[in-house]
Amino acid sequence: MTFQIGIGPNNRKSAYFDATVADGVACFSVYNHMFIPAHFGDPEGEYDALMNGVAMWDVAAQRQVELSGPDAARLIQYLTTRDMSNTRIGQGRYVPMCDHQGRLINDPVLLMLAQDRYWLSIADSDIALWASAIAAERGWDVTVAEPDVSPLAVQGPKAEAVITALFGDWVRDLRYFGFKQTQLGDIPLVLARSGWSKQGGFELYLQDSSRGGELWAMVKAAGAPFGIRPGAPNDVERIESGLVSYGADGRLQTNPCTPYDIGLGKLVDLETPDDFIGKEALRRIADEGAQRERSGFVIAGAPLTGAAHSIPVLDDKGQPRGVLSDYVYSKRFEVNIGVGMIASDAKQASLHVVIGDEARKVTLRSLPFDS
Ligand code: THG
Repeated sequence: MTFQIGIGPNNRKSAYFDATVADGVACFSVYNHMFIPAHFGDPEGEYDALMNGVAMWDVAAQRQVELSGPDAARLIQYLTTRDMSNTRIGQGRYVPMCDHQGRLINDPVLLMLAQDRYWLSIADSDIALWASAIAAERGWDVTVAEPDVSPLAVQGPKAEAVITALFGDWVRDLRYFGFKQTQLGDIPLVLARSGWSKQGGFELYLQDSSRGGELWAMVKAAGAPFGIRPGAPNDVERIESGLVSYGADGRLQTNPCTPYDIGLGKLVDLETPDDFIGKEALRRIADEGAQRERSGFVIAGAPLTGAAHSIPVLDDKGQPRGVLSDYVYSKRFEVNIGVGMIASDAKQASLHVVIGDEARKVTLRSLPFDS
């Protein structure tokens, strides 16, 4: 392909934009109306850093939607399918959000900063609009805003060593998804043990975008002895690990799905007294029994390149029985792997996909691939 995507003013630049350009970013994508590095031109080196060393990623496009005020907790419960009653300050949670038909509209990480102050660290859809409209229509006393917060992920088996070098030994006590308000020098940030990989790591939620270059340089310097490399959320690792990507694996506009379809059914709490958006619809769907489920796929044939864009999975009569939402060639497993959804009654069928002009046999695998 010879065309490019323009770095125009209709999308935002991250606090780390100049730093990633200086460090050789080779490709951007767009997420939450912001440019996000997609890779730095060395897929194998970037994968290796994540699996065996440490990588740093500009994930400022994971925007924060802040809910604050007397009704913030009430709004959080109404927006998410999980029971929020045992949420604690300092402990993050993975909280799917649905529309009134029970269709997934986002899968944020929630950070409870105070009794009346929360961040939704969102995937790629406009949750600030949604949340502020719901709050206003309900007459609830809560302010919805997008604060100046820019997450930077440090991921991989050596991430803890880098973060300890920067912050001190206390970071070892952070639990998975646990976080703490802190500073690096005088740079304000929230430090969390989280990130979109299964290799372990941390996210630094920078609270002053004018200090992005400085923070990037500090992490890079602290990581140098450990071989840190710039990278980006890694498609190969995330498919091997089975992590959900809202947008790729499901999106309201292009590939609508319920939490049950995409493997998040256990995060729908129908037995709680509190109401939440989509609860009635999801109860109906649960009663009827979900029609589809998330699955891994192995795709036969030569190593695949390019992107999936929700390819139909066909049975031997050519009937669509599922969707292949993303795929990669995995060097680790020496086969093409993908994730997607399959009709619950098609799991014994003989399945294939057509990519380019080529029909390829598809077999189902449970997720994650390395289990
Ligand atoms: N970190 C932060 N914000 C984010 C993401 C992130 N916002 C966008 C996107 N990623 C949100 N989606 C996810 C999807 C999966 C996970 C986190 C955010 C994840 N899942 C684990 C799993 O599936 O194994 C654990 C889930 C759980 O505890 O139940 O980590 O990465 N700040």
